[in-house]
Amino acid sequence: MKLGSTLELVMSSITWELLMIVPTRGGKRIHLSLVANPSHLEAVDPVVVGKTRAKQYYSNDSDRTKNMGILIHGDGSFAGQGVVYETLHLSALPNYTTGGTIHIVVNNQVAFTTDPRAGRSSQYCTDVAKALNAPILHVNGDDMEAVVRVCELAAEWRQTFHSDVVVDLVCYRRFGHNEIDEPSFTQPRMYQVIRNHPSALEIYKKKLLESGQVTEEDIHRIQEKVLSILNEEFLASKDYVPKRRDWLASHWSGFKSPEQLSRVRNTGVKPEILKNVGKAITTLPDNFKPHRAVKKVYDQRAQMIETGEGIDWAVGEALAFATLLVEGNHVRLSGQDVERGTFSHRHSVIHDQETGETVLPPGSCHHEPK
Ligand SMILES: Cc1ncc(C[n+]2csc(CCOP(=O)(O)OP(=O)(O)O)c2C)c(N)n1
Repeated sequence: MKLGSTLELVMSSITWELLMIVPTRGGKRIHLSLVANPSHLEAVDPVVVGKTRAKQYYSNDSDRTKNMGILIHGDGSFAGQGVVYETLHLSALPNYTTGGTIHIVVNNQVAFTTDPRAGRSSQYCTDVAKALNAPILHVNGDDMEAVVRVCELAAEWRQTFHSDVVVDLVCYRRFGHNEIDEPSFTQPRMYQVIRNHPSALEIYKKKLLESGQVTEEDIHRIQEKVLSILNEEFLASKDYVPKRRDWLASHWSGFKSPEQLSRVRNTGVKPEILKNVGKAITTLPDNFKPHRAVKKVYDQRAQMIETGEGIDWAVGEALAFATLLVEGNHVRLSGQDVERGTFSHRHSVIHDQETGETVLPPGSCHHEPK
């Protein structure tokens, strides 16, 4: 795999925000951060994608190969929650792309108690991703090696083509949706089959033993090792006191450079700075031909800055953003209509009425095309 040694993975998780350094088999180290997910299904998706984009920005990962998002979905929610479709549609937009997200759908073939036929109109739970022409890799969760192969393929796809890829891990859930659930209330026949079905571990053990590559002793040793790690962690959990670092504190460390942090101080700037900055944000380039109404808005703004009187919301906002920029901060305003403003009040990006060229005063600001 062509994954960089400092690959940063941002993943959705059902429980908490956690940061860890994970060694890979190839001797590299991956910085893995899990983003807390509320019980509101899939709500974390755009958070993971946004965090990935921010990490890419702050780590100068311009080709988006060092930071990547992985989203883990349920089959019912992947097909049923609108935010999934919205997140997929952000994936290739220039101002939102993260160079591809790997989506892993843990497809246990039931959504809590709802059968697929009652939960979606498409054949596969992953069909929503067809709108992107993303590759969708369906794999049998009982076939360990196929799962590994497919996940490697997904990672290579993402690193090569920088676009989303979906793994549909077709499996089942041995027990209920939660501790108090009894799945045979609603899926009696499915659970009869599941009760008689060997576990993925049993299936793989059998396959390895038959191939002659490992012995019973080897398997026993590996199993004991894994069990002892789990037991140790379980015992340690009894008197575990959560650290602030495990939640919000940690993921901000290193997020901003010491130089940026040293500039954090009480807000508010001197009137001279507001005047200077105000001049820059109300001056249009020579020979630029704005719409007549916009020209008027800009003339009025220039007057507000000059006299210090009648400053409106839009100018106040522009001054706030501009002074943040002057202090070396990154300001990102995102969403449809943000350039002009929903009520035509902002006009931060102006279109030349003859050439169609756009400018974001002051012209030096970075403005990504639509
Ligand atoms: C936004 C939202 N809508 C509805 C629910 C209620 N709900 C909880 S679990 C669930 C089914 C999830 O099914 P699936 O994604 O297949 O995950 P599974 O539980 O099978 O792993 C639903 C609809 C919710 N938690 N959040």
